[in-house]
Amino acid sequence: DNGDSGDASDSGDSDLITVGYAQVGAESDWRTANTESFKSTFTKENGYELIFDDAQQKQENQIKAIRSFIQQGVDYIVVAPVVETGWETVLEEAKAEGIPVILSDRQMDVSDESLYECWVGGNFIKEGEDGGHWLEDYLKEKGMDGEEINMVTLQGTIGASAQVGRTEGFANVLAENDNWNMLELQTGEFTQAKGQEVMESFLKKYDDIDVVIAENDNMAFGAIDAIKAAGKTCGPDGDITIISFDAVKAAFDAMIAGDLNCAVECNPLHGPRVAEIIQKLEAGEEVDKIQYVDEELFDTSMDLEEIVKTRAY
Ligand code: GYE
Repeated sequence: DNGDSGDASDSGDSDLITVGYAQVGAESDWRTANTESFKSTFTKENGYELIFDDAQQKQENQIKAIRSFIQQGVDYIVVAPVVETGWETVLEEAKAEGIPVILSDRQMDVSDESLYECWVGGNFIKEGEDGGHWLEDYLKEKGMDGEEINMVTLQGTIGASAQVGRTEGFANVLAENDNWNMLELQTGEFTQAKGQEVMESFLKKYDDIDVVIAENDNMAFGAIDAIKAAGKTCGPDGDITIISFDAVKAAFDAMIAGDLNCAVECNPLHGPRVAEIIQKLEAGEEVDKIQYVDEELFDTSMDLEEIVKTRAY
């Protein structure tokens, strides 16, 4: 059962559904939009009591948060797992208390899939492949297909499914292009500051970088700063082509400014999606185990100034 004892609610609104959200952190614009989506969806007016926890990108903090949700007797636990592995024990604890766990954003790699109800998020492997295919087309258009192309990757948090999937998806396309040379991959932890730091070290090490793959927009912003500081240029008219993931508003600004070439969309607005899942579970309905969100790709050949007006994050 869903334990509708309402223990977690101090307010006495025992008819509210209590939801504990174990959030990754506040590392990126994407994450901020995701947090906002949950906070604006899981309100009292909508019938929820939200207990929000920011794990500061640390799995141990998330495990603590989940244990505290269990102790408080929440009705549902939602997790955006920092990394894929190492969740069995705490999920078994939730199961023992009969609290359903819903995964959102990043995936978990657990041997027993009955430990969670379902997952909703972006298709990270597809995103990586989309970025790779965009580069194939772009190089063809520039008449550079067949040329030796040197690239580096700023990876996300190692072991996060967003990192694992984007790296794998791009590698699938890389394997089909013998002239693409991946010089090095290193993590920038999905933050602008670390992205800049790693890009600075890449630029010192290699003087012939043609392409940067940034596994999120914020690391791309850091890379742009590092490239400019090194006296180089980037974007469609620059020395270095940059591809990033998320497509937050600031990425549109960077493309419009001519610094960023392409942003593969990853939609962070999972609050309403998770609410819909909870409503189905409340009604005793079946939910799909794996739910991918539709996503697009944006580049500087598009009318970005018009498109950005329609964007919610
Ligand atoms: O791309 C990045 C954030 O898990 C999809 O996490 C998410 C990623 C997103 O830090 O900006």
